[in-house]
Amino acid sequence: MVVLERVQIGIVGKPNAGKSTFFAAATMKDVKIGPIPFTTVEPNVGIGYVRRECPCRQLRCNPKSYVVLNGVCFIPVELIDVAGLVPGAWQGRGLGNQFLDHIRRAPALLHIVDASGSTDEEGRIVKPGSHDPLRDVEFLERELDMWLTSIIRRDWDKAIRFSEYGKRSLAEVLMEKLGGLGYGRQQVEAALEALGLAKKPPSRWADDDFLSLARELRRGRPVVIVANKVDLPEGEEGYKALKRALPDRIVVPASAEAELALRRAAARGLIRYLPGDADFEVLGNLTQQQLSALERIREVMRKFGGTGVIAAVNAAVFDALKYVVVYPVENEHALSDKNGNVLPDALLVPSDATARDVAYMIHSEIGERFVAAVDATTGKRLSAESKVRDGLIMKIIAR
Ligand SMILES: Nc1nc2c(ncn2[C@@H]2O[C@H](COP(=O)(O)OP(=O)(O)OP(=O)(O)O)[C@@H](O)[C@H]2O)c(=O)[nH]1
Ligand SMILES: [Mg+2]
Repeated sequence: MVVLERVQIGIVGKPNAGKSTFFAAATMKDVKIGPIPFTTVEPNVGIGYVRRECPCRQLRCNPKSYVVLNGVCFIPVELIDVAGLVPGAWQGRGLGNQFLDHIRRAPALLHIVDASGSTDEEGRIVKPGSHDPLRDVEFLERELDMWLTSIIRRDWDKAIRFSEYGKRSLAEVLMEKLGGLGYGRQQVEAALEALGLAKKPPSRWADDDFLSLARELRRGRPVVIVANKVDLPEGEEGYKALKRALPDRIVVPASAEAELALRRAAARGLIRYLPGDADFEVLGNLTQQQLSALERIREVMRKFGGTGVIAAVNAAVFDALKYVVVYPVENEHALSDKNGNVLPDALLVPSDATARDVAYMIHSEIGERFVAAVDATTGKRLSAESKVRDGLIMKIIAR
């Protein structure tokens, strides 16, 4: 079995938007959920899944590092639910913004927005529909910018000394500061160049320079907007308004509460429901009250094609990050590992990854000893620099 670093997805937003409900629904971990701001203080980390139709439909597979249910693949990702952010967090309001350091390594974020407008900008309960969710989208971007700015500015004097005395280039110093944030050298250099900061001595940088660099870098980390609480009438309205106002953004309608209820009911054998399904089937003998609660959920699912929780994680990985799924195997004929397990692993990799990149993801040693790869479906040989494709079943030949 391949032990991989899982793709991390950060769950962010103002207090009381439903971040922990979303996290609990996606991971089935019992975490604190409550109608008051700052219910979450310490981050929650757990395993959620993206959902894909997979080659296992035709094959009898033996997944080791992912899950197959009824011919549908669930590939794990790491979800991180953090405390709520409030306007001015960067100046220390609320719980501040330092806790965002827990999502440093997440290449994409899910912004949970209370689309029903029943909480104000600090997460306090207000009349449904009275708070404009669009404002939450704007404020979050500003807070993310200020957080990145603070990371760049930390120990700036030291950075100045390093780069002005010629020991290291400014890009190198910045890369180190942003280490673990997933920004490549090219990205940092391109951002400096685009902003005209490449040649400006670091000691002469003004506040605006830090902020523009942060903004430029923030744009490289996609944020999917999750319009939560669409089970409320105001939530549906809010979702439509967000979609209209933000035509270029990915906005996913969701009811985290509905997904949580369905998963709990399925775990108790009351219903048949696969996460991400558009509908469910009642199995057990339920009380009238349980049945009517489920019928209300069914109504919401009918409108939106499901609860939106798996859809949001899928959107982050496949639409925002544009990752693809690659299945490494050791035997390209049996499509198995050396113990005969068919399609034991499913890897989420960037679509511009090469065959050698995938080898490195599996193990640095396999990457170093990479000779070539074989596309098991076509039998074609893949060189180190060949780009992978979605659904590729690949054997790696290593020295
Ligand atoms: N109607 C409705 N309520 C929801 C939904 N998701 C969450 N809630 C409610 O919103 C409130 C806040 O939920 P949490 O998940 O604790 O919110 P949070 O964003 O983690 O809040 P903090 O930890 O305080 O930042 C709770 O009362 C939830 O029951 C939803 O999809 N629909
Ligand atoms: Mg919470």
